[in-house]
Amino acid sequence: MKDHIKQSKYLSFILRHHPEKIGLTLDENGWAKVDDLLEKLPFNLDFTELKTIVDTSDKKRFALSDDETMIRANQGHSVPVDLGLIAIHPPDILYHGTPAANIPSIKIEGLQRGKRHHVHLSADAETALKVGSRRGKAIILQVKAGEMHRAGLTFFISNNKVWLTDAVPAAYIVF
Ligand code: HQG
Repeated sequence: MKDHIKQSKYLSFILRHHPEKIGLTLDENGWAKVDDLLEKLPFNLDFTELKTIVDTSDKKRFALSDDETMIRANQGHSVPVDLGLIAIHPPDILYHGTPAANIPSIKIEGLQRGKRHHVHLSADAETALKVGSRRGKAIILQVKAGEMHRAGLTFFISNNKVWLTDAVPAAYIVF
């Protein structure tokens, strides 16, 4: 299982950020050919193992096409891909977990997407805590998503239920 987690992290790295590291090509919607991927990965992985990784990823990070010939990451990209996300009405409150050290700058700049396509928000505080805790002790921020939406700002939800928006101005954050 440990191996699968490491391999899953590597797949995220390739399919979201650096396909060129192994000479892989993503199409404009972020899909790579499964055969190509398996051939180019720097470790041995067969289709059954790949499918296990896709099926057991705790956050459903990857999707296979219906005919299982193509694979892509569901969200989190820094390479320019069009995931075909559809704008959707958010709940009143969404959550974002972040290390305490980021708070002073978030108070000034709001939440910025950095290298990713969007700021990532969670539907519940528990998930936000997990996200924020990846880098130490996390603070949970509440985002007034309903108010943002009424002000004309757009929200999306990825296949794996991560809420996405371009940026969150500080005025919509409860610290
Ligand atoms: C912070 C994982 C200072 C932000 C997770 C975060 C998620 C600021 C960091 C997904 C800031 C960016 C994304 C500002 C934002 N000043 N810091 N103005 N604005 N930040 O990794 O949301 O496991 O790009 O709070 O579960 O932590 O990879 O974003 O701490 O869904 O599938 O800048 O990655 O998914 O970090 O995580 P990230 P994130 P996976």
